[in-house]
Amino acid sequence: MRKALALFFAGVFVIAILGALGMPRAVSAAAINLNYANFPPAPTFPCVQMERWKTEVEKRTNGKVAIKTFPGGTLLDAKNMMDGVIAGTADIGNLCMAYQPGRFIVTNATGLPLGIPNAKVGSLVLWDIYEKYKPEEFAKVKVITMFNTAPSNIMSKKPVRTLDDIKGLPLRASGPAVDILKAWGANPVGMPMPETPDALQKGVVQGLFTALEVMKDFKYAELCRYVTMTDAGMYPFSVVMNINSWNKLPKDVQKVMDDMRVEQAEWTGVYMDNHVNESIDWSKKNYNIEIIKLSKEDKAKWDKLLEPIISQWIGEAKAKGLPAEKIIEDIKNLTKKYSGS
Ligand code: 3IO
Repeated sequence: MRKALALFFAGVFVIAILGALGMPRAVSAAAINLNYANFPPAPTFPCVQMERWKTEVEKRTNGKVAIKTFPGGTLLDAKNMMDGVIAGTADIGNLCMAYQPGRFIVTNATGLPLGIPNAKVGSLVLWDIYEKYKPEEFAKVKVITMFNTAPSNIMSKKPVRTLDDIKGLPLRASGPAVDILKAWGANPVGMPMPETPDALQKGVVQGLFTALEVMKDFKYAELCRYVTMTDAGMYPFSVVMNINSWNKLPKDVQKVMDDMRVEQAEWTGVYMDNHVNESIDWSKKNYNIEIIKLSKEDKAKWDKLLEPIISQWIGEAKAKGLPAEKIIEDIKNLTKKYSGS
């Protein structure tokens, strides 16, 4: 009887141990598990591209790799993304490089007001600039992809029709876009996207300056009933992987990811461009927003005010020993190449 009881408990013990050992594998049947951190809410474009990449990688590796995604800054937030990935807090992270202009000087040049027409072209140009110059700030990570937003426009609570209207107006932006707003006489307030809904709600800012798909995805159309079309500058993004996480991956998995770098950049650009159009239609239909177009003369005047921003960037980049003029020339030539003109 005693022996039977002992056997019974031994059995329970063995089952418990086996269960505990089996636990981590029960979470995912895949051999390789990766965490992917992102800073904005799940429905927004950086997270849409993240889910697309996850799905494709899992499919193309035949389930060998499982990726767990963390939208909304739940694993790493906007400003900690790069350092968090380097430290290994997440295996993969998606960051907006415009939030750290001094850290990503070369790639942020694609965010300057250089007339890149859309996100698809902007993303392909950005990728080529990265590939050509391989900036040293990426030495400690593996770059998974890069992409750009659509050109930036003004969304505001009150109409901005003239330079007088924008004078002193507190508008939210970040990175190179802050300089653009300053050049037009606005009172730019720098902050990452996730802090913007609160700032708009509280009246800390009277509008914002970025790609227009946020009118729908953050419901900014509800508060900002006016859009002034400026099409100036963009926000460059990158997706990076911890270098140890990358080095541990089998060659065939690395190949799947390498083969997706440009494809993902283009996919995201195309998604963004289409989504901007959907967002404008949605905002017109639901909030009757007004789209303000500058006259040709005014547009030329507004654009002219932005020229010193390029020279300023060239001065700063040169001081860092970078071939600044060549980078700007490359961006212009690549823009022509990918615009098909
Ligand atoms: C952006 C960032 C997070 C979610 C949606 C977004 N649409 C455009 C951006 C660009 C950006 O980083 C910004 O802060 O305007």
